[in-house]
Amino acid sequence: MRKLLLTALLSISFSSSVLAEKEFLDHTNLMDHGDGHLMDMDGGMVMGQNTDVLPGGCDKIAAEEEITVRAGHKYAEKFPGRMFAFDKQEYHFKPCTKLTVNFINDDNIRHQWMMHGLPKYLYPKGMFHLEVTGPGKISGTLIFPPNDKTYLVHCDISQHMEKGMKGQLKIGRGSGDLPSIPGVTANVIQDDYSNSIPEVQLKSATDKKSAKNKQPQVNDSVVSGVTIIGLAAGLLLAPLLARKFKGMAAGEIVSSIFELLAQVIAFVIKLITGLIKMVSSKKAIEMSEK
Ligand SMILES: [Cu+2]
Repeated sequence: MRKLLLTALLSISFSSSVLAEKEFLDHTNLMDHGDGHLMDMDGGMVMGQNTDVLPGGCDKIAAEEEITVRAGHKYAEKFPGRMFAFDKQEYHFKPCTKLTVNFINDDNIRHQWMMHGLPKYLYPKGMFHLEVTGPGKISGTLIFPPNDKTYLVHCDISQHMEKGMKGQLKIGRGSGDLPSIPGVTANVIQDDYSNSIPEVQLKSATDKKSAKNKQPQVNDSVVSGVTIIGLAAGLLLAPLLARKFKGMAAGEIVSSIFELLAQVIAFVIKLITGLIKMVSSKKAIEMSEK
């Protein structure tokens, strides 16, 4: 009994440690690789860090600001069809602002907050970049140039931007709006959640279903109708024909049957040509009216 309890306890503690979420990591102990590139061995990275060099055209640091940006799946819940997002999609700062970004990743995966288009003489590859793998926090600082410009901020992990993790950062008056910023600007490719498509699909599906159900019924009714008419005709004609063929030789009967058939066929052809003429003349009138 004691053994059983022990194994149960052991298995519970093992499974809970396996299922437990990754611990939140504060990435503060980073190694400086030079050129504003800092890293640790736990998936934390800063690129384009600049705490003291003034960009050309800035006489002084105009303002010192600090923001917290959160990244995660849960922030995309308010954007239909999106999977990932930042908690905010738009940022405004004065030119020559020194900005410190505290980047928090709320997911158990890798996320980034990446800016492009900064002056390359100051920021390698024109980039400022924060990255955290798994839940955690990292901080980085940069100084903005003096021009009015709109910068794209995004997560560059494959498909994360396309799935919603992007925003725009405006310096001064900015330089316009970027497309497909969730909740800010219209999507380049608009998702269609209107009822029209599902309704059409539904309708065609039900049409196919009902057609499947109807076809045999229609065929059945046609067959039974033809059968009934044939039977009735046969019943009516049989005594007449019997009277007509009474006392005739076999050859005479056959020839008279052929004669009758020829008459019937001639009548049917006349009827059909008449009908065709009627229909085609009606069509011609309709066409000319149009
Ligand atoms: Cu991401």
